[in-house]
Amino acid sequence: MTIIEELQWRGLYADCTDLEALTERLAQGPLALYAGFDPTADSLHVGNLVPLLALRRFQDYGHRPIALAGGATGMIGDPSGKSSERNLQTPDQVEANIGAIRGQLAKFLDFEKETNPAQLVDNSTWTAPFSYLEFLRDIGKHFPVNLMLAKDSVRTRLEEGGISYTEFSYMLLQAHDFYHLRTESDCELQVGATDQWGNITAGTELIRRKSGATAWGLTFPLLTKSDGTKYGKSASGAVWLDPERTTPYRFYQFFMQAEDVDVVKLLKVLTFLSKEEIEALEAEVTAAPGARAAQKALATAVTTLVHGADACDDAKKASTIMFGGGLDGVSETVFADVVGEVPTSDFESDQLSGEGTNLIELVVQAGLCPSKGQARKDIAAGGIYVNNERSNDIARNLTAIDLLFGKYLLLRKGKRNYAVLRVS
Ligand code: 383
Repeated sequence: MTIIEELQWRGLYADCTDLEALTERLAQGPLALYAGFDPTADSLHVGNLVPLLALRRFQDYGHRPIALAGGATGMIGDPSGKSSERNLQTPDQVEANIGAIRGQLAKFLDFEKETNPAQLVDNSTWTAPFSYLEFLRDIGKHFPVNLMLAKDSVRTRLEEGGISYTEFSYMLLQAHDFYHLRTESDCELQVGATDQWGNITAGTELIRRKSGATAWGLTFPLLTKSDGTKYGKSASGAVWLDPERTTPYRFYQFFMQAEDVDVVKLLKVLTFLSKEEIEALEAEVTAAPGARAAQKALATAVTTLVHGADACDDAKKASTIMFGGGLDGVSETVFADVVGEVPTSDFESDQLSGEGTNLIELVVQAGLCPSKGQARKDIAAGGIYVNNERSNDIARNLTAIDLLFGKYLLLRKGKRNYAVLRVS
């Protein structure tokens, strides 16, 4: 397969400024390509993974990837795909965010590769020194306003409440980046998801007008679910790459929860599993949908890629606990993930000293049952579990020996209803 065929097979091809010419160019030998990421938060999210991994795919085919962190563009804010004007970030925010994002970008590319090492650049290096007058004369002059108004990002905003001159100018900055990288780093291709089409073509146009050189743009489809909604958002918001924002456990579970209709598509765009491996998993989805083998492969691959093998293992162990499995051999770190996921209340250690406290009382205290009467019934019926072991003795007292890691009690009602009591 060529890189283009691979992108097409993976469902990663949406559009190209000139597919035929680019295919020809790629056949002639390696080229440099880039994708940009704005520091709008202190972490990238799952949506950013698509172009980031695509850069890596190009690198694996021998091409030279450039990841651009938008130190300059982050000061402005891309109107693409945004229905309303955004507040400007402070320079301090941008600087803090860019530090965090640079580290994340670096994780997915190979900077040591001898023939085609990756490069990490920041567009403020060449944008900040530009004076306003110079920029208007050298760059702005090449932009007919009627063409700018026709771009989706601007057109939709003109229909819905307007756009400031600041955000309107964003495409010039991104276009200038492409021009700069084309002239200074021989970068011939810019990639991004379809929301970037207007900005990318502003760049190829500028390059053509200013230097007559060839340059291409290629876009990937935006990550969506089968129902058309944006993928990468869980009920509690975006799925972040930073483990402080989205724990590896949640990250893993997010992919475990993928629908059968989406899972193969996700395997193709978010993993480096081969065509054969993915086709085998696709067959399994059809043959045994309940087994969720494809979801498991997806969650394992993406979690390992982003958080490493150890964190992925821990997330799996925590998942086992959350789905009723035993606690043998579980580490305190893993258990801490569980604690973070379920309602946790503090209680006094002397409740467990000596004779301890009756299970009925603790079940109520943990909030699993509204009353002692209900708790008694649930325990007797075998619906209550202590540290994931069924406990149907209404006379049972819990004492210090029942504590996990000397400080937790894991109580459960029914299949999935958990609560943790933590010694304060
Ligand atoms: C800035 C300067 C450039 C080239 C690109 C940029 C950033 C670009 C942008 N991209 C998004 C972002 O940063 O805003 N204007 O969050 C997202 N990308 C990628 C992809 C995506 C886009 O980083 O569709 C999702 O991840 O293109 O929304 O010279």
